[in-house]
Amino acid sequence: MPPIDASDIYRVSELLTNEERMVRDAARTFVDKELMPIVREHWRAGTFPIALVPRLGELGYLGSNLDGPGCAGLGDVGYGVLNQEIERGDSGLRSFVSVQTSLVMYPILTFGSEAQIERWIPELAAGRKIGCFGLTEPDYGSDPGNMVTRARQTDNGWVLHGAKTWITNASIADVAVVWAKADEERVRGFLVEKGTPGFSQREIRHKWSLRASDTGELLFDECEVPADAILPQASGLRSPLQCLNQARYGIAWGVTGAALACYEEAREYAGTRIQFGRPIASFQLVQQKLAQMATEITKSQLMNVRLGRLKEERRVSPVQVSLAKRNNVWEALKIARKARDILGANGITDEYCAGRHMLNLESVHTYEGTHDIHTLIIGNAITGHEAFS
Ligand code: TGC
Ligand code: FAD
Repeated sequence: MPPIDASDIYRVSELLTNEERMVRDAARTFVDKELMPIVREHWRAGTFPIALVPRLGELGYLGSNLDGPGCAGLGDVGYGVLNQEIERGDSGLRSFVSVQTSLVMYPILTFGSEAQIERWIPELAAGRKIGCFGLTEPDYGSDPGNMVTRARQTDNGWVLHGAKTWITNASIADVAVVWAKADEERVRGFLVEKGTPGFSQREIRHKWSLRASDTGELLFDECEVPADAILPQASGLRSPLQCLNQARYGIAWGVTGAALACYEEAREYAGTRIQFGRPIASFQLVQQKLAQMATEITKSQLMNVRLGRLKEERRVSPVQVSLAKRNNVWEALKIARKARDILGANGITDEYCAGRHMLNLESVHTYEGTHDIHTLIIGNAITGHEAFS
């Protein structure tokens, strides 16, 4: 019998193409060499490793599965393994890649004009410009359809008024994709540039989750933007939700990387930590925890590849994405907590990665549709009864 790979028990790697395996290995090397040596310092300081952004661009990691100028042209599974390897390092850097790719470049490419595409996509792909996506508001998170940010049309363009909060990249963004209600209460999308009068960007400090990621607020005080700031093809809540499908897909893969990092750390630790004269890995209760982690990781790995192939064939539906986001984040969070437990007291220090991943995953559980919202999306799809309100 061939020996098993404890991190890939079902040989899911064999379901990847050579190119996808190369992407995975290159991203793993990048994370090990360029993110891991600095991630703890950024986590402690509560700062985003912004110096890595041009490097992400150089490596072709921004907008990599999109079809646009300067985009690498990876398939969706290639993009998935990339997210997995980046989040193996930290959910913060994966959040950056998700937002730039799925929530900024994707809407510009899907709903933007030729001029908007030409102006922004090459710069965003190269990591010379940073974007953010403003949908959530202080009083409307799970229920963005009731947003109160307004866009009023004038002779010269539009005037935006309102506030967005909990926005990844808010304080460092050169351009914000902003969703606001315009005529007849219809949701429209706008590109708002840093420095526009009436537009301010503020960081939210003192988070205990995603500390190595920039999160903040976007404030619009009678902010005038030109007529060509509107994304011409975006209309209705359907448009921002279409972007969320892309980002949720990347999250399903990413969190599997965070789970792998925690599991591998706990497995190695259990093999060397001696109690009662034996490695703790030799105790049945510890093995039960590790076996459960390995089982859930295997299920997530298989789900991701199947979901990715469906997406590549353009046969993926939002509910399939919700199912993977909901399951994989939930299981990754449980795995991080179990890993922290196996590490004993050492697990509460940042010398080990489990505690950092565990705290990061609390945000991932909430953003991009909370666990409960995805439960209701699946519930609606399988029963035909909508239970949101
Ligand atoms: P509802 O009436 O169901 O839908 C309105 C219109 O949208 C269509 N639709 C979708 N279209 C594409 N993809 C989807 N996933 C879609 N879901 C719905 C729907 O068919 C309808 O179209 P039309 O043409 O008939 O108008 O809308 P609702 O108001 O009842 O809300 C539904 C609900 C709760 C599922 C939705 O609003 C939701 O998903 N809420 C969660 C909000 C959320 O996920 N926010 C995320 C903000 S961004 C973020 O968190 C980034 S984190 C970034 C990082 O990685 O750092
Ligand atoms: P609420 O909607 O108030 O939910 C609170 C609780 O009530 C949750 O448990 C929820 O599941 C539950 N609940 C709500 N409605 C129902 C219901 N109908 N039935 C049952 N339970 C319900 N947003 C952006 O637009 N762009 C970003 O880049 C972005 N980045 C983020 C980064 C971080 C670190 C975080 C934490 C959030 C980010 N968000 C972003 C916001 C995120 O999408 C919202 O936090 C999320 O959608 C939930 O909204 P809320 O926090 O207002 O919670």
